[in-house]
Amino acid sequence: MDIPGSIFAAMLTPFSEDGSVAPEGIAPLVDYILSRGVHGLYAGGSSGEAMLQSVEERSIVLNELANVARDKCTLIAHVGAAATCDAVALAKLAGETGYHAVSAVPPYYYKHGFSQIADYYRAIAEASGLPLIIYNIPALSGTDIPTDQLLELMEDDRIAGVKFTAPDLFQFSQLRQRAPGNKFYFGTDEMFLGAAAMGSDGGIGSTYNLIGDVYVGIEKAVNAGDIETARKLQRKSGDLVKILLETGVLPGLKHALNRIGVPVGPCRRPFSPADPAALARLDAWMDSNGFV
Ligand code: MN9
Repeated sequence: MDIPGSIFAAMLTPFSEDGSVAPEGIAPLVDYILSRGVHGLYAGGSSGEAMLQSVEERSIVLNELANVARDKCTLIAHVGAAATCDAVALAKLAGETGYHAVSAVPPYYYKHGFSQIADYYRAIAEASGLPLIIYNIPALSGTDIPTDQLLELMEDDRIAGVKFTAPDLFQFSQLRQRAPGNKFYFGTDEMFLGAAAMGSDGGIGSTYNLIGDVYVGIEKAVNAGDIETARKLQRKSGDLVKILLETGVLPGLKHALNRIGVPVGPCRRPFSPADPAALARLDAWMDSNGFV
């Protein structure tokens, strides 16, 4: 039940210009991400625009990624869905295709109580046979699972940890302290240093698609006690995120990757093309940060 590595890109999903999923774009994207030293891929989550895809499309993406990358790095499949049966179908697929772990946001749209959420997570763990990482991202999922409930969920041995995408470092450190046997990955890229300093098991984020080396470097610097280097790298991440918040994080990242010859296409509607003035600022940042 091991999940090797600690720094995982929340992988984007390549689309064609007509808006269809482009599985042929997965291999080049994986090669680029891994070339920057990242340890693995977290596929089919928010950064992968999974909530804009059918279960069939999500299955195509997970299958293709398994085929290209299973023997190269750690693979985590995000399988969360509004309906437990959809999450279970994807979890089963992940279990059968060589993923190391699954992850899921709480069931979304309807406001379910804790016992329903717990039932959903148990069903996913059961179906995949893999360690399950709860994806806590209250700003997007609409459900903020409180600390005590997260800890209760992790009493189940199959529930391995949490991908924590929120700014609350106090909650993050409480989880860390109170569940020493579980894994806690931080998902707010612009604050990764804070979490690493407080003792995270790693990070999983969208900007890791472009600058994964920055987060590998932050973790390394923190472990070596080199705070100056860690700060310098975190500032680089912060500068990029500042601009991405103006372009839209996913449209901006896709623009950047397309620009360096990693074809990922556009985001799916209702995402819209980014503001040209913001994209020009992103281009300028890239030019002054060693991207050709
Ligand atoms: O969990 C991502 N969160 C969201 C991952 O998509 C809301 C992060 O990687 C952010 O995109 C990143 C930029 O704000 O921190």
